[in-house]
This record gives sequence, structure tokens and C-alpha cells, in this order.
Amino acid sequence: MKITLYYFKIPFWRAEVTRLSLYIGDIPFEDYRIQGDDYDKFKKTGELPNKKIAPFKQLPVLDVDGKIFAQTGAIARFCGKLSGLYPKNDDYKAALIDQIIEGAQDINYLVTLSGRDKDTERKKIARDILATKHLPKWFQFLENLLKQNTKSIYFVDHDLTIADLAIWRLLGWLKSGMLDGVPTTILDNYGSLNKLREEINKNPKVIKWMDQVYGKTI
Ligand SMILES: N[C@@H](CCC(=O)N[C@@H](CS)C(=O)NCC(=O)O)C(=O)O
Repeated sequence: MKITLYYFKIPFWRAEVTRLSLYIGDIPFEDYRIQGDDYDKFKKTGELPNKKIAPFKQLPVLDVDGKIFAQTGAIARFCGKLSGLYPKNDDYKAALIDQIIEGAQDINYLVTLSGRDKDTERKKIARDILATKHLPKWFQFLENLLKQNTKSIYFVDHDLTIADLAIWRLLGWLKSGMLDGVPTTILDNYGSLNKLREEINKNPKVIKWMDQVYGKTI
């Protein structure tokens, strides 16, 4: 099976959940990062470097033996099944993982909405509401789910899944200081989320990936 993941040249959770899942599972894949002319063409027409058109003119897109499909969750699940980080025969466990990925989508959407206004003053207010109301509410939901799983520090059962990787990278972005109006202390009050982050930061394959691809831990 030949797998190519198309995404932009950034370590964003939408792609990183799949890149890391494949890397952890020792599944070979091409990590195609769209930039330069490829990027301009994609932005104008939705055309990918393999000449196919992205179904929603968005990334990520996965190419599996010449067949393509999009959407972060669909791609992460497909690759998670290959790498052993998503169940093949346990619908309930799969749904528990799915709800976290969908939660990540909801959080991402709130962040996107809060950054849309071109008016600086209105954007500042939107970001303030994001940082003081929306994010704390969603972090608490995630914190509760982590606490409910008494089997491990992960979201579901005993082991790492794509749910953990998605939230790990999403949280890394949210507390990075890159988002205007969202302080780097935003996660300080969430013990279980921090434990999850620390554990994944210590994962030898994650360390190796980060070092090899980005030259640092992010
Ligand atoms: N629902 C999609 C959203 C994907 C998405 O928003 N991708 C962004 C990059 S993070 C994109 O391709 N934006 C370009 C565009 O919308 O023109 C998913 O889950 O993958």
C-alpha cells in the first residue's frame, strides 16, 4: 500500500495526528508538504501535486494507492487502523475516540471563528471570550473525560490512541502563544490534560519524530 499525506508545511494537529500515528506504527508514508508553486496552485484550484482535485479544496488529503479522500477524522481513523492506534473491531471504543476527534474539530472551529474579524478591536473581544469562556469550558470537558478513564492517563482504555495525539497537538498550538489573546498559561489549571501532554512529550517515537522533522520538541 502506498500512502501519501498532503498537508501544508506546518505541524498542525490535523496532519500531525496522522503523521505521528503512521510513524509510531512504523507504516511507511510520504509526508508531502505543500509549499511554493504547489501551494499557489492548490489555493487557486484545489489541485494536488498528484494532479487530483482535493474533494473540499482543503487539506489534509490522503492518497492511498491512487485513491484520495479528505477530512481530518476520516484520514486519522484510516491510518490509526493501520498503525494500531484506532480499533478495527470495537465499535464502542472507536466511538469514544471519535468523540474526542470531533471535540477537537469543535474547538478548532471556535478558534477560527474568533480570529475572523478584520477589525482589531472586535477580534480582541472575540479572542478574550475564547480565552476566558469557550476554551476553559472545552478544556474542562476534556479534563473530565480523562479523569473518567481510570485505566490510564489516556482518553480511552490503557493505551495511546489517535484521540490523544490529536488533543496533544491541538493543545500545543493553543498554549504556544501564537494565537493573539490566548495566553501560554491557558492550560495551567488542567492537571490531567497536562499529564497527557507530558506523557506524550516523553514518548520516544514522538521525541524522535519531533527532533528529526522539526529539530526540536514542540
Ligand atoms: N473539515 C476539514 C477542515 C480542513 C481545513 O479547514 N483545512 C484548512 C487547513 S487547516 C484548509 O485546507 N484551508 C484552506 C481553505 O479552506 O482554503 C477537516 O476536518 O479536515
